Amino acid sequence: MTLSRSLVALALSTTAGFSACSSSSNSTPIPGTTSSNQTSAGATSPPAQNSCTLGASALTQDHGKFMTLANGTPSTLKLLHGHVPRQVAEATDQGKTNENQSLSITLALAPNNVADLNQQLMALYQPGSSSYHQFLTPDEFRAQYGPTQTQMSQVQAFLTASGFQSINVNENGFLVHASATVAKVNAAFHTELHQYQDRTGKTFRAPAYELQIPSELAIQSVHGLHDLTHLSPHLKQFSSSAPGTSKAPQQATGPGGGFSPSDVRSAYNVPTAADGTGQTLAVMELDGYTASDITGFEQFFNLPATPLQNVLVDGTSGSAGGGAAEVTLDIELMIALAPHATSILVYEGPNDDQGILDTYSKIANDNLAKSVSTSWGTSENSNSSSFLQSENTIFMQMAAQGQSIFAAAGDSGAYDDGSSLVTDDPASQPYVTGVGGTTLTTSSNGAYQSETTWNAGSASAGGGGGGISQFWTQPTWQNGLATTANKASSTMRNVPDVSLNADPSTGYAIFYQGGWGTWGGTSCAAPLWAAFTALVNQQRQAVGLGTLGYANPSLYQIGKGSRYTSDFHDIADGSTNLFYPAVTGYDDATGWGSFNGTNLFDDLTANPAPPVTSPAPVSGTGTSTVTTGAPSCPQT
Ligand SMILES: [Ca+2]
Repeated sequence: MTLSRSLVALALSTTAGFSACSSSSNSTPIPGTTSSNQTSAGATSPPAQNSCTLGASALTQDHGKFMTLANGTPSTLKLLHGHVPRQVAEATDQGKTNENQSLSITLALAPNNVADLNQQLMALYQPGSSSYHQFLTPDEFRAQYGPTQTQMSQVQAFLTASGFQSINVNENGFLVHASATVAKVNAAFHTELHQYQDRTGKTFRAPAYELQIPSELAIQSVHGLHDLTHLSPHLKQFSSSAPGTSKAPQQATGPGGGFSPSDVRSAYNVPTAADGTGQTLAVMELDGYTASDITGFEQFFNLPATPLQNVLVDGTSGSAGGGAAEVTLDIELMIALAPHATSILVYEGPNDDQGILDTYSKIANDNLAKSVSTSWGTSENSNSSSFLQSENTIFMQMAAQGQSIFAAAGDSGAYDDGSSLVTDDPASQPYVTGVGGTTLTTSSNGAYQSETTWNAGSASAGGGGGGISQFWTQPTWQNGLATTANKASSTMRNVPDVSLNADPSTGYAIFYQGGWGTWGGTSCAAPLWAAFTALVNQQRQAVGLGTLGYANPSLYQIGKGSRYTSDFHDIADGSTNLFYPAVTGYDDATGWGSFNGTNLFDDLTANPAPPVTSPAPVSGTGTSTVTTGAPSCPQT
């Protein structure tokens, strides 16, 4: 879990949509303040992303310097919570980071008018609303919710006055990059970067204190002060000697017994006429791949050469590294269902917090792909809450623009960090569709036979990710699903939303490094769901409908309705993802289950939409509602 580069990112915000002054679950007290709402590291209460404006009296006890704006007017400061990683509390402080070290930084901006944005997102996905599916362009999103010129000028003036250099703004103004020495970073944000050593001996850099900035600035959060962010791909190759493996790969028709593209179509009843024609898809990747692997996959299965377009973010080389298997299988499984797609865009960025935000932001600002998949994630509790919040802004933009994004829910069952009940980010984000994992059994003719929760016996051996978010409050479309039987939460977001075959023992035939292997993991399930959505969009276009967009409102509407058991395979056999059981209806082991392709396809492409048989769901919580009920901050 180390960051490969030294980067810092800020997120700018306005106060719109935020309740005043609340704390983060992983916050660290600021010297001179006595906040009563601090919670212990790893606490399960939802953190908030707000700042607290402090009176001048607090500043005299601060370890930072009194801030003077460029015009010479002294400014009060406000706290920015969510920047001291949880890991700091469990590590040994080795002292201050070398103050002469240079850091490249990025500032990320939160949306203005957040309450309006939440309302608009609800209307966009509310059947019957006058703005139903009237999606925004990136320019419209920026105009309505992006930072104003005044906000930008204030932030740039602050950075310049603080000694930052190489200041530049990304295309929609939400991310600002800059660089400075550690000494200048410490002074600008009234913190101190320290070196720490964790229990395993690994060292990392992190701020010792939460940040403070002039209260006038619309800065939401700062990223890259720590170097802990490093996402893992959620894939597993079949091995007969792997723990929890009790059988050879299923004898599907692919090389080595893995599922071939036609096997997937047969088992999941995917409509044969839908092939992705006219659709642009995207995968979010933190590594490169070797093009000849993709070609080998296509040629073996007599598939067309689907056009691939690499989009290299932040100077990434695009060469295949240690995570190339992930990139390869993501692309191949998209091709498996959507071989006639116009293009698959392969966005490749650096594996650190700035690189991740920049890559997602690029996908949103390009707005070319309406079906997006990500197989990279890490447990919610290993991220700073400020990072989760900044990701959320981008996923809200995607939803507003009608982009669907599916994320692998993790391969460690209910224990995403290996030991505690925690979910995976970004699968647990409220504007992302989290995809869990199953074990699929087919009959001798390749038809669907049965499905159970993927559970190889331990978190390390593998299991479908799922559980209860510690960070995000429950989106309205999940209301009413918690029961004693499914152990789901009635107040927080439950994950996954859906699932698909992910067990390496019943895995997919993947061509990688010039050879065939059988691969599983929720990494396989997410791109297949995204590709299925591309097929849906192909048909929606044909009948004069817009893209499906953010999928959860539609999926939950069907899940709660009379067509559920025909559109989905409900996994309800009492199997678990090491903790949460698969029971009738929605559950935290498998979500609504896997798609019964043709049936779900027909309902997602019906014009007019099938009648709603239960109260229509609306879109999920955003930045404004996550702070509901948060305690207020002490004023001095
Ligand atoms: Ca179920």
